[in-house]
Amino acid sequence: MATVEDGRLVRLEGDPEHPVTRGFLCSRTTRFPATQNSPARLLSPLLRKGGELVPASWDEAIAFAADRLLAIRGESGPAAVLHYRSGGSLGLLKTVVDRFWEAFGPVSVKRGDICSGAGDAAQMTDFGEEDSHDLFDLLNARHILLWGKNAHVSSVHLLPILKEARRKGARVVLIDPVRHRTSHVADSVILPRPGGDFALAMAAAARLFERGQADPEAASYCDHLDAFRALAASRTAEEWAAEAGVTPAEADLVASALAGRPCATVVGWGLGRRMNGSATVRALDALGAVSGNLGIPGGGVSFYFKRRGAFDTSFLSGASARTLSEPLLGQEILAAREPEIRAVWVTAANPVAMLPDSSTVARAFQSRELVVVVDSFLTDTARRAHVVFPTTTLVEDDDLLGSYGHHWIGASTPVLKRPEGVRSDLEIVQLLARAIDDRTGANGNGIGPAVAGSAADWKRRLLAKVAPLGATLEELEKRPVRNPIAPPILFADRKFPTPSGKVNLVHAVPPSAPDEPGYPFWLFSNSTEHSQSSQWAGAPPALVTVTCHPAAVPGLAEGDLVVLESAIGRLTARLAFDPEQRRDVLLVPKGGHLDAGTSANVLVRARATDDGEGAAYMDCRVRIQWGRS
Ligand SMILES: Nc1nc2c(c(=O)[nH]1)N[C@H]1C(S)=C(S)[C@@H](COP(=O)(O)OP(=O)(O)OC[C@H]3O[C@@H](n4cnc5c(=O)[nH]c(N)nc54)[C@H](O)[C@@H]3O)O[C@H]1N2
Ligand SMILES: Nc1nc2c(c(=O)[nH]1)N[C@H]1C(S)=C(S)[C@@H](COP(=O)(O)OP(=O)(O)OC[C@H]3O[C@@H](n4cnc5c(=O)[nH]c(N)nc54)[C@H](O)[C@@H]3O)O[C@H]1N2
Ligand SMILES: [Mo]
Repeated sequence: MATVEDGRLVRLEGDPEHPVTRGFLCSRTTRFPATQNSPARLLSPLLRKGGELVPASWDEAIAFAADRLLAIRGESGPAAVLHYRSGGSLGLLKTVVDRFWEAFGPVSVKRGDICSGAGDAAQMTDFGEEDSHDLFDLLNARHILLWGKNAHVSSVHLLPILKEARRKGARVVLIDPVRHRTSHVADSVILPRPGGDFALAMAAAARLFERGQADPEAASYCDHLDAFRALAASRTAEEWAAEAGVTPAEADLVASALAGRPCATVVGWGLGRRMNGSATVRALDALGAVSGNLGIPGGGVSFYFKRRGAFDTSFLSGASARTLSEPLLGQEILAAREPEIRAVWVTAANPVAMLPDSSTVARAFQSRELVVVVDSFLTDTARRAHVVFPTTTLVEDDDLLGSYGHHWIGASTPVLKRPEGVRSDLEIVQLLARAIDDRTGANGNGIGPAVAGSAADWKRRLLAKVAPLGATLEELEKRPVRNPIAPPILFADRKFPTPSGKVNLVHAVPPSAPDEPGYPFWLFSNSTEHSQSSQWAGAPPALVTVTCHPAAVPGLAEGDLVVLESAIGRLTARLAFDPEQRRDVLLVPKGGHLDAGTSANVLVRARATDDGEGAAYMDCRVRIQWGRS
C-alpha cells in the first residue's frame, strides 16, 4: 500500500488484509521510496553521441534504434540480435516484450536460468512438475527442514508462518553452511561443508533404510528405488556424514525429522547454484519421496512457487533464432558466429553486474555494435549502451504479479503518474513496432498488431485461464486472490506427471566443483536485506564488506582492507568478523556495482550447473591477500 503526498511517494507498507504480507514488508521494499525519488532516476532517453550518453528525444532515440535494428536484421538476419530479459519487477506484462521479439525475428534469446535453473531441472526430472505446497500447509508439518534457505533475508513473510508452526509443535532444522539470522527460528542448525548437501542427504537416506524407516509403499510410486538404496548403502552413514562435514548425530537428526512424518522440506536456492546443484536438489526430492513425505499435508519438497502458473501466455510461441547459455553469456556473445551477435536489447536486467564473470560480460557488451537498455537507472549495463530508454518503476507500473513465495496473485495499478519522458516497457515496444512497420511498409500485417492493446487488455488476456474461476481483473484490483488452479497439496494421489508416472529417484553421485589448491575459502555472495540484487541499494557503498571467522585470517583485524582473489579476478574489501561462521567461509553481498568495484561477480567464474544451465555462483574459491590492490 502506497502513501502519496503532493504527487510524491512517501511510504510503502504491506497490505494488512493480504494473508501473507499481513501488513509488513521486507526492509528493502520499505525503503523503496528513496529509490523512487532518487535524483539518479532517468527521465529521458539517452543516445550515445561522440562517445557520451546524452539526453535525446523519444522520436530520435526510437528512430535510431529502429534504423539500426532493421539494418542488422537485413544484413545478418534476426539471429544477430539478442534479447536478454531478466526479472526486474517480475511483472507478467513484460512477456509482451518477448512477443515483440518473436514478431521481429524470432531473435536470439538466453537458455537456462542463472537463478533457479538447476533446481527447476531437478524437480521437473524427478516429479514432472514444479510447484510448492500451499504456504500455510507448513502449519500441518511436524518437522520442517529449511534446507539452505535464509528466510530472514530472502523471504521474510515465511517467518511468521515458521513461528506459528513451532507454536503448534513443529520442529525446524536449518541446514546452511552460513550462519545467519534465520537460525533464530530454528530448533537445530547444521552447518555442512559448502556443497556437502548431497552427501548429507545420502547419510540421512542410509539411516532411514538402516532403521527400516523408509516408506514401505515407496516402490509403488518411485522408479530406481533399488539403485537409490544401493547408492545410499555404498558408504556408511558415518562416512557420508564425514564427507558432508557434519557429525553422525547431525545426519541422524535429518533422518529422524523425515521419519517423523509429516516433514516438509523447504529447499532454498543457494545450494542449487553449484556444479552439483541440480543433483543436490534431486537428492532432497528423493529423501522426501522415500521417507513417504510426498502427497501428504505438512509434507512435500517445495522449491519453487509456480508464479506464472495462473497466467495465460499462450500468445508466446517460444520460438527463437538461436539460444545462448545464460550462465556463460559473456563468452557466448563473444564467440557467436554466423551470424555474430551484433545487437543486444536488455529488458529488466543488469547482466554486467549480476552475471558471473562480469568482466567478460562487460567486454562482450562493450564490443557490440548496438546495445539498447530499458531501465529506470544508469546501471553498469546501461552505461555500456548506445541507447537507454527510461521506464516506469513498480509504483508507476500497470501489471500483474505472481510471487516467489506463495500462490496469491495480484494486480498492480499505477499509484503515481509516470514522469513525462518515461514510458512503460509495453509502450516502448509499441513505439518501436510502429517505427519499424513504418519503415518496412508493413502497416496492418507488421509487428504492431502483435503487441497492440492497452495494459488492461493485456491483463485480461493473461487472466483468461483463471478469470472464469473468479480471478478476474476487477477482483484482483480489489484484493489479492489465491491462484485458483494451484493445488494446496502436490501429488496428493501419488501420481507424477513423469513419463512413467512415478518419481524418478537420483541414483548416481554427481561430480562436484574441482578443488582449487591455494584458494582455501568458499566465497558466498548471498542476498542481503539491503538490496534486491543490484537494485534499491541506495548509494553504493565505497567498499564491499567481507565477513569471516576471526581465526580464518590470523594477524588481521576488523576494518582492515584486504584483497579477495579468485582464479579470474580481484576485489578490494573491508574485513568484518563473525565468530559464528565456519572457518572456510567468506561472505559478501550479492548485489553491487561493477564500475564502483563492488560486484562479487568479478570473482565468480562462468560455469553452468550440472543440469538446467543455472550459474554455479557458489562454487567460488578465493584467497585473501593483504592490503589494497
Ligand atoms: N533481501 C533480498 N531478498 C531477495 C533477494 C535479494 O537480493 N535480497 N533476491 C531474490 C531472488 S533473485 C531470489 S532467486 C530469491 C531466492 O534467493 P536466495 O537469496 O538465493 O535465497 P535462499 O533460498 O534463501 O538461498 C540462499 C541460501 O543458500 C545458502 N547456500 C549456499 N550454498 C549452500 C550449500 O551448499 N548448502 C546449503 N545447505 N545452503 C547453501 C546460502 O548460504 C544462503 O543462506 O530471493 C529473493 N529475495
Ligand atoms: N554473485 C552473485 N550474483 C548473482 C546472484 C548471487 O546469489 N550471487 N543471484 C543471481 C540471481 S538469483 C538473480 S535473479 C540475478 C538477478 O539479476 P538481474 O535481474 O539482472 O538483476 P537486478 O539487479 O534485479 O536488475 C534488474 C534491473 O531491472 C530494472 N527494472 C526493474 N523493474 C523493471 C521494469 O519493469 N522494466 C525494466 N525494463 N527494467 C526494470 C532495475 O532497475 C534493474 O536495473 O542475479 C544473479 N546474480
Ligand atoms: Mo533470483
